[in-house]
Amino acid sequence: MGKRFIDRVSFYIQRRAHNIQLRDLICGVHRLFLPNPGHSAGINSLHIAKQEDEIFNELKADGFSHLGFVLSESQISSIVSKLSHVECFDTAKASRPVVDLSNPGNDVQLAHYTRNSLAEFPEIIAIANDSKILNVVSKYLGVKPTVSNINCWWSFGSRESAKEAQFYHRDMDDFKFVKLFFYLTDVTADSGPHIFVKGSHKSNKLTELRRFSDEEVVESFGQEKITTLIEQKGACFLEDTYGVHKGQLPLKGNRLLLQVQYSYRPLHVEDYQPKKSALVESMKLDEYVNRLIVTK
Ligand SMILES: O=C(O)CCC(=O)C(=O)O
Repeated sequence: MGKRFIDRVSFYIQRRAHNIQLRDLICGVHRLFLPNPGHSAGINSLHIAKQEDEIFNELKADGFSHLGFVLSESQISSIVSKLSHVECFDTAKASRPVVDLSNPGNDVQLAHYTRNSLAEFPEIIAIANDSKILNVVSKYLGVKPTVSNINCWWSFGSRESAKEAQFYHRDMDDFKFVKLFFYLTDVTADSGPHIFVKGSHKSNKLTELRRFSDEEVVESFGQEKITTLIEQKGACFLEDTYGVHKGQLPLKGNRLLLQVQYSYRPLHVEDYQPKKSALVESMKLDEYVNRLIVTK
């Protein structure tokens, strides 16, 4: 039986395994077969004041840890200015047209940069491999993580209605995974804050694979569990997005967000074409962690 076949079967099983205790049990089985967490040292690309244990404990208890403002002005402006030379695409349309950011058109809700173009940014590879992050994520997953996606996208304001991830949902990408989010623009209450329901990552409420209404979420978890991330650019948070979350539809203004995903295995829905990169050697990257994104 091929590895891809096993990955595919496992992907569809996890999309149907909605009981948190069952998912945890299957995670335990994965830990027997996947590489041990290990320890990362020496890549300090993010300015994270919190200690690893504090971040881990928050992630475990709440499904969420706010890491503060971890990117300097110069890191942000270097990434944003390089992005201005890279094409981004309307992935909601089958033909995936290039989006003209100066005039995206009202029918464009989001515009995504490709993973392979983002993999060419040494800053982004360094961020994804920050040692503190890798150590916390390894402990949380209980295995050596796989960087299974790097994503960066614009969410445009003044659109008619919310679409896709702008409604509350759970991600079901693997049995266990986390996402690291960075705001690259200031995010106000009106410009599409990310919203997470604390504790929902370990709850058996609203576990179906569907979108949830705001009312259902408040009724199931209580308003006090809903955290709305209104923050300036440079803010960063680590989240178990099996927990209920959404990106609020921006009313006005556009939001630029960078995201790194860490999981057990490759995400079955993604087509990986890792880029040959001198960064693997020059930054002494862990080849297993990065294998889907960059290789020697
Ligand atoms: O745009 C957002 O803040 C939400 C993103 C999201 O739902 C996801 O990455 O799973």
